[in-house]
Amino acid sequence: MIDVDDVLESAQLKNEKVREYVRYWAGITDPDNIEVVSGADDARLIQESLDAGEIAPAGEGLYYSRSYYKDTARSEERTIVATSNPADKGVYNNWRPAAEMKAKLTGLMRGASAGKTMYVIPYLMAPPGSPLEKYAAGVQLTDNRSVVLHMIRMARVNVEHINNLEDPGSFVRAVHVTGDLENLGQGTPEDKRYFVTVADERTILHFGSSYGGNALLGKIAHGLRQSSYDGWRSGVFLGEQFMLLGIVDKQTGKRYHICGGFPSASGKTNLAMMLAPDALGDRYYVEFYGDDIAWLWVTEDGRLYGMNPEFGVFGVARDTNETTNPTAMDSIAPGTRAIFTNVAYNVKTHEVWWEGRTPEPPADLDGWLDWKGNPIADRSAVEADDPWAHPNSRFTTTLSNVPNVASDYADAHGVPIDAIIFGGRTRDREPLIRAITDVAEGVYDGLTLGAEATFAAEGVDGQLRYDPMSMRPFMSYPEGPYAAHWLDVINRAVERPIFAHVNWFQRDPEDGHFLWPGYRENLRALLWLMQLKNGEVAGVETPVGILPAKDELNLDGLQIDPADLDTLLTIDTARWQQEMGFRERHLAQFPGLPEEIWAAHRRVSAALHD
Ligand code: GTP
Ligand code: SPV
Ligand code: MN
Repeated sequence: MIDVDDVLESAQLKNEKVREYVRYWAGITDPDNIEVVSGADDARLIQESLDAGEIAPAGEGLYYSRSYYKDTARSEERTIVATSNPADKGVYNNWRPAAEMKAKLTGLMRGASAGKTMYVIPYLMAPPGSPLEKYAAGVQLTDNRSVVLHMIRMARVNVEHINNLEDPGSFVRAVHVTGDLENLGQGTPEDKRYFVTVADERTILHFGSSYGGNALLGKIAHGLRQSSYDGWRSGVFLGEQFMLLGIVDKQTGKRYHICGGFPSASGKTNLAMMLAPDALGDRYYVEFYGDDIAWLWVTEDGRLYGMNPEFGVFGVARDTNETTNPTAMDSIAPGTRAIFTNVAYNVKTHEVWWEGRTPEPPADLDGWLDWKGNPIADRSAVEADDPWAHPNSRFTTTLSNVPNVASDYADAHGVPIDAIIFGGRTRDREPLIRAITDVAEGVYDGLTLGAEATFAAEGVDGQLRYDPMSMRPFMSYPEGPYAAHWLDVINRAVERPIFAHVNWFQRDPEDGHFLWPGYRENLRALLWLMQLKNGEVAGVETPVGILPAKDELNLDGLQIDPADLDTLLTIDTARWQQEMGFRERHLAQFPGLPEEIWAAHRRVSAALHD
């Protein structure tokens, strides 16, 4: 028998409510050992994981990890939001009764950590001192050391974050049990995995994975699902799957902050980390704040503020290279202590590789294993073209490793938000950028974000679907109240942000090439948006927003086919009229949608038919 109190006492864990929680769950999961961790334990835990063969060296101060081959992405089907109030059921939150889910998960977790160590991870999803700090404290329990290594990179981990809570019981209880990954029936009718957020009890119970959003509970279970629920219930803030960046105009000294939602694997990390194109680099500088989550609130002086609650980046590896994202490459350079997951690995040279890292895979196959751990050299003819890395393979690194991280990224006050943008992978219809000045129309635009789904979730890749505000997989309460809460928070701001819809993914219908070069060049669209907000350009009014006039977009140093540019800056009215019918059906699913949203929909529809 472990003396839980002894362990917690010697780890300086003083909060009696936390102790009670650890004792309770240790009694259920029945681990052999308990260990309280903090960020300072990283070097020791890395060494233990290397010694145990759970991770492998990938260069100086770099590490490689592989998850079970049926456990490589979020499972949307197995993810549930539970509460005790049936009125919390929405279209996307997969609502179930709290009592039923707690009983189910307790059953699955009972005795399931036997023979293992239970790590106690006290964390904070906010910079210390943040006005939203009271929603940010949590304690994850996990029986998986790799999960600990990832959590240390993705969240601020230290007992001091939970020892002196104003309300000692106000931490999120986040219990993770890995389960027997080889016998969980992933993706079959007998699937045993359950990823449950009991939102009205601020309790997260995840069973049956050691991967990403299924297992790093501070990140999206707390940082998005729980936080958006808390933000709504308190009326205080929004918790969204948003990137957050700053643009510095060195000529005028002005600074802008833009946040925005793009569905999973649709460009948030790339956008937030971008460097200005070379031709614009003398004047503009882009600062990185966050790539996946932003919490937004309005201060007493009436400004919308935003902050990134995370401490690190869990970024898509595919197509990350010196050209597409040089800052990401720097953030995973030797010495950064980055961890690569499910990429290809060379057991002899300790190199890693993924599709798009270089145009061609390494020519010498000696030592190379694919993401499942199978030697590439032994592949049969049918397997020859299989990807080396899993499409959702990722790198994990801390924010401070990103070379263009903003100097004030950890500032407790957050930053004032000038613009909110939405975008996704849309192969037609959506122009490069359309600006929206009306708040209800901006919120309406977010709610009708339609895009191709990606490999970041199991089994949905390529499907066209609506993904409101890019929150579909993370929605915790019904869509009607969600829209109302959005309007309420944004309208509280005296100085309103401008909205915009962007699309870097429009394609040529004939040969499929991307019409817009994307990546660093995306800054050009954002600069136009800031000029529009400042009244320096007028743009062209269309039924779906204001588009840049062709001569307003700064194209210095950019080669682009004039015909492609024409398509990027025009509206296909017939295609949009058809879209309005789809939107009508999409919105009709949501009871209680505010009248302002329907009014915005009718205004856009009417304008398209004029
Ligand atoms: P999550 O972490 O899953 O929430 O995703 P994310 O939105 O941060 O996605 P990320 O920025 O990692 O982008 C994923 C994929 O989109 C990568 O394969 C990128 O190479 C590709 N991508 C990003 N920006 C662009 C762009 O401007 N143009 C094109 N064509 N592809 C892009
Ligand atoms: C996403 O899927 O949107 C991610 C990665 O950002 S995960 O943390 O796995 O959710
Ligand atoms: Mn994400």
